Amino acid sequence: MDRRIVLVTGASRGIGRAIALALARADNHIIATARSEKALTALDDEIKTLTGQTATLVPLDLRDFAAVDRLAGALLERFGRLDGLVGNAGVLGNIGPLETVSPQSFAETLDVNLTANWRLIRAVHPLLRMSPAGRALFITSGAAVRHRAYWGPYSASKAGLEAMIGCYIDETENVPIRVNLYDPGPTATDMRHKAMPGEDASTLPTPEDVAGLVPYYLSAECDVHGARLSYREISRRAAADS
Ligand code: NJP
Repeated sequence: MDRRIVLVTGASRGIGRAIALALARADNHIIATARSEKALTALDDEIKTLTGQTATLVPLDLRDFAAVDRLAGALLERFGRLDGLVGNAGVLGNIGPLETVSPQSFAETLDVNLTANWRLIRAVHPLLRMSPAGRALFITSGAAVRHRAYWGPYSASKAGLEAMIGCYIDETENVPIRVNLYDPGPTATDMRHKAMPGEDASTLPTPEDVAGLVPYYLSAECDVHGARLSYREISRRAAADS
């Protein structure tokens, strides 16, 4: 496979789906994962229409950590390397006072937003090392650094993600893998609607808006490493420069 091979988690809808489409348009081969097989098939159809290429679809629950290991084994067998990883899948979990959060929701939020990204790194780091220019981008949130009432599990999961990826950035300093965090900011998706049901979604950036920057950070040409990229900041700077 001459094209770069990029794994996108949470590719069934929202930001992950838009990232998968943007990466496919930029001539990457997409490995798309999420639980919804139907939505992944629809994504594959759209990629075929846009590019004439097919994607590799891997329906899986990221809480099934053994399945993440099996995915890495299958990628090794089929492609022999991985050029890019986009750790995008996430859940909001319960929004409300900490004493009302259910133990199940707290565990799921930490599992999907934090632990699954560690399991992905653990499973695919050797494959990223087999690429001449491995790239990894993890989707974070302002909630990682702004700790507001009622966002406890989600904030803790994203703060943990940023801490863990900070360590991974340090660990990959001297190898050809480049690793960054990306904060899309409020974006019109199902997750945002669940968090802010009264908000007018037409006032927010779309998933396509925030996905537009991603192909560059997954490309071999990009040597940015250790950045916490923010869509809002980048857009603000672009507007000021124009
Ligand atoms: O979320 P949503 P967004 N196993 O709910 C997948 C961050 N962010 O696009 O399994 C596997 O539309 C789910 O697939 P499915 C946010 O924290 C957002 O808004 O089929 N996959 C779906 O594809 C997150 O990290 C905003 O249900 C699982 C995807 O995850 C990322 O952006 C602001 C899974 C979620 O799609 C994408 O969020 C911000 C599991 N167990 C950061 N559970 C914002 N939208 O405003 C979920 O700063 N998925």
